[in-house]
Amino acid sequence: MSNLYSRLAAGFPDPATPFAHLPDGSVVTYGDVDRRSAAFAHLLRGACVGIGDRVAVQAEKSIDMLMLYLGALRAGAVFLPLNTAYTAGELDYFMRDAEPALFVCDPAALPAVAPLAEAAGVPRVETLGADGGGSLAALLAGQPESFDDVARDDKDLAAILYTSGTTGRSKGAMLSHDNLGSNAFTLREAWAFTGGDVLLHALPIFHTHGLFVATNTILAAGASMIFLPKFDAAEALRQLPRATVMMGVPTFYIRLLDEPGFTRDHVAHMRLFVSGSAPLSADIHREFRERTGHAILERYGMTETNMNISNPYDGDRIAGTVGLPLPGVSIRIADPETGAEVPQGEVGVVEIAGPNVFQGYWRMPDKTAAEFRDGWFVSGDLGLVDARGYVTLVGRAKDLIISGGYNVYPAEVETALDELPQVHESAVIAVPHRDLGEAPVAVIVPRDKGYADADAIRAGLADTLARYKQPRAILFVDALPKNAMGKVQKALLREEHKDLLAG
Ligand code: MLC
Repeated sequence: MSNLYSRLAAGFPDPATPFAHLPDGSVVTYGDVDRRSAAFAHLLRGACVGIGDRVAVQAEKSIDMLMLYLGALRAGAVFLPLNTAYTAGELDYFMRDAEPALFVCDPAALPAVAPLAEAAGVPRVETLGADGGGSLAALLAGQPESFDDVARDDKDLAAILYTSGTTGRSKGAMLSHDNLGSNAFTLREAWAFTGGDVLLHALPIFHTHGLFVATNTILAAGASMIFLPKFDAAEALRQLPRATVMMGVPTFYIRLLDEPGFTRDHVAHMRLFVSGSAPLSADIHREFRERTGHAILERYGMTETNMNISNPYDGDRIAGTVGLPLPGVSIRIADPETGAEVPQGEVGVVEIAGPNVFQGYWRMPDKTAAEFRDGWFVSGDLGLVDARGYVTLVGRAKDLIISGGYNVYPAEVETALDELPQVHESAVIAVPHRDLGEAPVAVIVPRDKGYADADAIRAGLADTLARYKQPRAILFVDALPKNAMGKVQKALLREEHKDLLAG
């Protein structure tokens, strides 16, 4: 239908309306958003970024990174944000796979990134600093402050977000202008956002949650946000009195509850707390309600689908459930093997269809085909629907760990471990962790019996795996428990080590 930016901008409020309150006390208005994103769109065009070209960005969270995102939308380019934790080894893969026309990194990372980009054939590298510095700032000077947005169709790509995979190779989820646009307007309605809202934004902006759920919804509502560089519980506590809504991963809520100064009075004025990206335990939901009087609204989404299911804004927010399908989103619960829909109340794999569902994995038609069944996207999460239509997620059909809202695929960590000369074989398991929900732990059979140097193993992973994917604990064993087929029995390992990270 149209470019996502044009769609959002059609409803922008008066240009003097605040969009973002920055940590230094300055305010970015909607007028600033329009002018700055226009300048970025011109800059991209001048930097030979064509329609459909990828603009990859690994930079610290900043308001200009958001303006670059909007500028890329306006110029018809495809925005490709990367986790700041990714190592050189990971970046090398993304550069070769995505073939960006432009790579934007933090000024401090340039000496490491430039040679990687050159080797991968990336034609241009620029820098963007969290403080507004970097080469892009200089290039912005003098750029025109209005831009005719490039017309885009619903299915044209707006962004690619990489997700790790069960086979170890990350896959680029292709999201179209309408995937993002439809979801933003759906969430605005479902969560009753208005121009008067102020969102506490403490999430990273290289993922669906902070970039699309938070930012696009605010833009769709003409609302504003308090834009914080990262989540810090004490700072969040200071800022909450100015906010009406907060979005976070469960770790944010766990850490707020750990703050003695966090009381009912503090948040009595708040309209809404939203949680997602990882399961919110029913205990935390209850504890939060007791402490604050607020029932956290838990919702369920994925990089590939944006938001699918949400507890109601008006109505019962039931602890331990993710709620009801969002308007326009269809959910069915299917037998993981046959794909047949299971009777209501029975557990099956959650399958999703709707305008929110992505366009497939970048240059991986086989992997894309494998994750769809009769037009439904097979989420890999196991769930059931109760008599009232509420969905409860009960487990995962795929081997995945969610640590503090980041997905960690054991297969990827095991591959990295098995490549180390000291390792004969390995199994990576999820172990409960109070702060992060769960965290990866490695169980290793060393090549040499009796070898037990965990630090050397850690050092061996330093350049290949982002820190959050690295095991929180490394255990050495003589053999891994296996079934008759030779498959590692991870359930046994999980049970044996379930208290390892307690406390
Ligand atoms: C940081 N570290 C983590 C981690 N985050 N380790 C495991 N899991 C994580 N999530 C490590 C760092 O590498 C560092 O290690 C140490 O912890 C401290 O780093 P930090 O930067 O100070 O961490 P902190 O600020 O405490 O960050 C934790 C966090 C953050 C939970 C606040 O991870 C976060 O903001 N998570 C949100 C993730 C998110 O937005 N997910 C959305 C995905 S979209 P060391 O050893 O060097 O000290 C999606 C779809 C959907 O899933 O439905 O939303």
